[in-house]
Amino acid sequence: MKNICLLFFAIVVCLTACDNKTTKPIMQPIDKNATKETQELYNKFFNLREKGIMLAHQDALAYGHDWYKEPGRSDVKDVTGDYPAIIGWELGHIELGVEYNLDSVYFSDMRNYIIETNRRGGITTASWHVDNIATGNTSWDCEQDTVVRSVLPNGVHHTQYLKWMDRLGDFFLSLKDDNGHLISIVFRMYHEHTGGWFWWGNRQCTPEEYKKLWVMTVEYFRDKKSVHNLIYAYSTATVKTEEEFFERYPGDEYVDILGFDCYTSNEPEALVNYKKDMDFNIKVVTDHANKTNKIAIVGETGMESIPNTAYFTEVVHPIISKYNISWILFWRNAWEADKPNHYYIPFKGHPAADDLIKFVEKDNILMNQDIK
Ligand code: BMA
Repeated sequence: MKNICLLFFAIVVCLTACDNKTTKPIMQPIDKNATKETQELYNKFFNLREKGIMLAHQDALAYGHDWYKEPGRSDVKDVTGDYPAIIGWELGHIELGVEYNLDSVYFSDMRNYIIETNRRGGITTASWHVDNIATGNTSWDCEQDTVVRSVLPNGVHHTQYLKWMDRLGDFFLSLKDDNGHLISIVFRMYHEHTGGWFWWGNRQCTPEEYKKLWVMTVEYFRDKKSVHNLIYAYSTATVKTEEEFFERYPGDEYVDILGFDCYTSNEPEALVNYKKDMDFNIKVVTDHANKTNKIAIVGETGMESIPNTAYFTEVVHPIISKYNISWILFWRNAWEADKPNHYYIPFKGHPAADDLIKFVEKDNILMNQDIK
């Protein structure tokens, strides 16, 4: 009898353990009041990560290398036949209450593109090159080391900055699907801050000031303005050490996604460094994401004009395939006549177009139709 009891006990323990293995944990974004759709999107990242790495392209629907605002068009789709799984947008200048962003994309169009993407089962992320509130110049105006301090509580520009965040928050709250539900997006704010080229950069504020800026912004949207359709992404510039990555990290309770930005030219030495940097930075973000149940991404990358016709398959693919990252975002294909070489995805007829096709045909690269 004792043996039978023991056997029964063993079976129950085994069944429970097996069940635990098959039941996927529910991942919680940092906003405990996140909308159902936002929680679902966050969990979708974990599920899709098992399948592969999503391709993302900045401004994909608004314009391309030699076109602007052609409904349904995207350079990625022209070349590969499908839309990117994720589309990035730029919110810079929304804070000013103007109609279009710093790259001349109308916010009303951006809203429609986001709705269209959501309808198609695609995902949206957004960055914010917010102007320098102290000088009225762009986010690249980084001469002063007082701007971050000035927007923090009790700072001289704090009240005005709240108005700027308010305008951005209103935009987030205006993103609704066909059922009137808020569309969730990944907000990649105050990026590349380990470099010194934005007013929130590492030569422009102390680590403590940066962290306060981050926390203030999350708490403003989440706790004061009740914006609950955001997933927060922290994306440094390329770092050389783990300490550098975490020196300004606001803490696990304020970040959902970890990433970094890293670019290259086609110079042999630059390529060697790029491979090394990508590998190291992906390791840093995936290690921490795995430890803390978060998502890791490549926030921005690319080779301007893509003079290397094996860039996607031979440079990028082998590195990203070693790690568990959720997506890789290639920067924009500028439409402006004065920026003919500023593009990061080959357009139709470009010498690297075939390489992009081969890249998206890899089993572990996910496009829009793979993530529906
Ligand atoms: C930069 C360049 C700029 C652009 C900015 C914001 O990297 O592409 O031309 O204005 O991003 O999108």
